[in-house]
Formats: sequence, structure tokens, C-alpha cells
Amino acid sequence: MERNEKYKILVVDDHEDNIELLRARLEARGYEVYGANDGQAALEQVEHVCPDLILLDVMMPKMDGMEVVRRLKTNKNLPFIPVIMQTALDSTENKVEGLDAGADDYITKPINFAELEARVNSLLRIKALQSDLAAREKELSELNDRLRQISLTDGLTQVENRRSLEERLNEMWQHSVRLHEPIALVMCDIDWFKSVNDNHGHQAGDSVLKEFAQLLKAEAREIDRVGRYGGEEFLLILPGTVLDAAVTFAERLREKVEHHTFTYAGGKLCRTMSCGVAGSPHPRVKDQEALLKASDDALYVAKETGRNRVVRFDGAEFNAHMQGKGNNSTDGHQPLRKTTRGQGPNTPGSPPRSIASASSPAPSKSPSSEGSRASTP
Ligand code: GH3
Ligand code: MG
Ligand code: MG
Repeated sequence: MERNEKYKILVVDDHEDNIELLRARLEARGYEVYGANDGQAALEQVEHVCPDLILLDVMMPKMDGMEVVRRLKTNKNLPFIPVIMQTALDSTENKVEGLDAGADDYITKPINFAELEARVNSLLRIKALQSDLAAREKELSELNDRLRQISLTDGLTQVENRRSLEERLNEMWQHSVRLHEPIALVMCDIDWFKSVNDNHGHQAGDSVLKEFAQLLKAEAREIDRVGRYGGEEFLLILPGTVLDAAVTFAERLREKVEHHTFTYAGGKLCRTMSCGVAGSPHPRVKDQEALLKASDDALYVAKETGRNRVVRFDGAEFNAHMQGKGNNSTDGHQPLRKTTRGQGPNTPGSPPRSIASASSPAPSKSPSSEGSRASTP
């Protein structure tokens, strides 16, 4: 492996003469040499200079070489540093003990320098391969993180995508159950969005979606999750929030959107949104699927009752509408057909049904009046 820096070798020996002898030889071969006279000094040098290889004497007073290698090899904060034990005892037992303690090789004193050089070179080659491998692993792990990030982000709006929302909801639901904390959902859908595409082009539609996502994000708290659940449908997960507070929040969002002017290349336009809000604890919300469905059902009612409005799951208006429909089974097992949303009397082009109560905001204008609301700068 090509490398510009010199390799750093730490020589550990309680005899200064031995260190100097090896220093002269190794420096002549182009290595940068550091010395330490005892085990403790060796460990300190390792922290300071982080050597590429250690030549370690076994027999030393206080802390012997075996203990030094044991400590080095069990220190998880250190990279791989090859250790060659140098021992005067040419006994198999001694070599085995050194290798067991974590040494990578051994050499017997008196040192044959040609042999030492060959062992040093071979271990430095392994070390270089190791470093290369570690760098690749790091790169791969960063790439994996990036891929995961991409897989959880909506490409167009850069907010979380449906998969991410479902993962987060799952986690947050478990958390809320464990800690007996409330949790709420706001399901939002842009009203008459199709007509943005139809009247101003798909790119204008894309611009509106991006701006809409940022608008929701700006209003949400740091701990809330905001994501794109489907085409022009967005979900907010509000942990630690009771249903009443979530309805108030959704109403504020609805007003923001109503008064916002969306900009696209070539013009400006306004849009409204409808929201369905559900929360837990609630006697009819037993799990996260039921919570999600409750918010979706409430959104359905918001669409059916005029759009540009916030409907609370299991509120008076919700229940009246469901009874009128002959469908009050919202316990999470009988889904309302999504396809009914935006159809029937509210088919784009026809005015929305105006059965909103007096206290409700004015129903959103139908796309038939779009021309007057979209302006060109
Ligand atoms: P409603 O008030 O009932 O929600 O009416 P709507 O027109 O908003 O709803 P509808 O379901 O009829 O149409 C949704 C449209 O959203 C249709 C689809 O082409 C468009 N859409 C979905 N995803 C994208 C997107 O990524 N970009 C653009 N430009 N349009 C999209
Ligand atoms: Mg819509
Ligand atoms: Mg929709």
C-alpha cells in the first residue's frame, strides 16, 4: 500500500541500550521510532503517538509485556496495532502465553535483525490491509445510512414517506402505551388538488406539494413527525398530544393553508385543505391501525361535509354524518372506501355540498372557480 508518512514503531524495553540499538537499525530503514522503558510508559505512548507496530519486551519490572499486550488488545478504542513480543526465553510455553495474551508474533533475543525486519514488514502489510478494510467498512456503513435515509424520505417533498411514517407511528404508539401518554394524528388532504395539475400543469402541482409540505413542517413541533402519506395526503403524528389540542392545532394549520399563496413557475394559486383528527386514549381506538383509520375516516367526513375543514373522530359532526350514511362502524375493522372521497356530489367541477355548520369555515371553492383564484404574476 502506498503511503507518504513513515510507519511509527514503538520499542518497549527496560534496557535503554536495547531501545537505542533497535532505534538506530529501524530508523536506518526509514521507520519513525519511539521508545518506552516500562509497561506504563508504553501504554501512555500508545495513546500519544498511536504507533503502527509495537516491539514489546516480555521481561520488565512492574508491568510485564504480557500485561501490556493484554491491556492493549482489550482496549476497544484502539485500532489494530500489531505487537511483536521479544523474549529472551526461547521456551514454547512463553511464546504460547504471549500469543494467547494477544501478541501477533514473537521474536527471540538476541534479535536477528533480518528476521525482525521480515516480521515487521509482514505485520505492517496486514495492518495496512486491516486499515483499508476498516475504511471500506466505514464507507459502506455511511452509504447504508444514506440509503436508509433515502428509503424513508419522499423524493419530491423531502419530508418522511409513508414507510417512515408507519415505522414512526409504530414506535410512538408503543411508547405512548408504555408511558400512558396521549398521541394524536392529523391526516390532511389538499382540496381539489387534481385541478392544479389540470389547470396549471403537473409541475405546478409538484411545486404546490413541496410548499405544502414545508408549510406543515414549519408549523409542527420538533418532536412531531410530518410526512407524505400518499399523493396529496399528508400525515402528522403528534406525540404527547390530546385530541382537543390536536384539533386546535389542525384548525390553525387549516387557516394557514387557506391564507397561503402557493407559488409555481408561471403563477400563484391558493388552495385549502381538509383534516381528519384522531387521538388516543379513546375507547374506540385500540391500536395504531385503528388510530390511523380513525383519522382517515374523519378526513373522509371533512371531505364529504364541504372540505376546507377539520373534523374530529367521534365528534358530534362525525357521528351525525356517519349515522346519516348508515355507517358508524369505525372500530378499525370495516374501512370506509377511500374511493368515495372526492366522488358523488363533490365530484371536481361541481360545488361542494354545503352542509357545514354555521361555526365551520366556508367550504372550499370548487375548481370551477379556480380561474379567479389563480393569478399570474
Ligand atoms: P379532493 O378534494 O377530493 O381531495 O380532490 P383532489 O382533486 O385533491 O383529489 P383526487 O384524489 O381526485 O386527485 C388527487 C390528484 O393528485 C390526482 C393526482 O394526479 C395528483 N397527484 C398525486 N401525486 C402527485 C404528484 O406527486 N405530483 C403531482 N403534480 N400531482 C400528484
Ligand atoms: Mg385532495
Ligand atoms: Mg387524496
